[in-house]
Amino acid sequence: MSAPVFVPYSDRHVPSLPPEEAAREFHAVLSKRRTVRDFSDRPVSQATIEWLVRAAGSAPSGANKQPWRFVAVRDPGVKRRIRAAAEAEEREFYARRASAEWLADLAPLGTDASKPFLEVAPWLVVVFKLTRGDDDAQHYYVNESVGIAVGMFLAAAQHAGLATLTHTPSPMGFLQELLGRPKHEKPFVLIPVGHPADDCRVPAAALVKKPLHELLQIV
Ligand code: IYR
Repeated sequence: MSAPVFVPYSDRHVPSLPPEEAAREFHAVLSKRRTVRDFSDRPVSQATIEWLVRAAGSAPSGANKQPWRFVAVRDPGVKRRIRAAAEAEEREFYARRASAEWLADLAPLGTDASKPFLEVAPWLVVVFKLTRGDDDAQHYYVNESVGIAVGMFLAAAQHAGLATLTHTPSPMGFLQELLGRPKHEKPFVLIPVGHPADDCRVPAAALVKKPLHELLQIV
């Protein structure tokens, strides 16, 4: 084991506003995010997706193992196959797998087994978690790490004025097969990325967020 090397933390982000104002402004940006299911087919550049993935890849992770892989799909044929497989799973989910309570919880969101956004959105970013390294190295806190990276991806997309949806067709095993990923890569979430459709509508129920006093306890 070699001795750790430390370097000065000199390239810090220094906002032009004091922390409270900067935090308020960032909240204003994030609070306008909506999960979108009506996408436009308006293109988004590959470079944009690359910046979003770089932002996600800057996330902290267990022992800095960075246990994620992002597969960005733009090929219409691959999107068509993903849609077909996802809709097959979703038909099963809505008809048989979901409990009555689950279906009741989803009712205000108006979701169903039809997933046109999987073909319409210009990009489908499929996030895989790495249960082990490509070199078979041990990985730690994988779900937590990938969850943080996905949150940063969503925030970066929102900052860029792009819409996202965290889609988790269940089960998601077909993504591993369809995208030819190795066994140590497990599908974590599928994120359509693009611009909202001009006539995009979002469920009113999803606008209701818990008030701060339910989120925060100061001790
Ligand atoms: N995967 C299904 C069902 C679904 C489940 C939850 I939890 C949601 O928050 C939304 C949908 C679907 O995508 O329709």
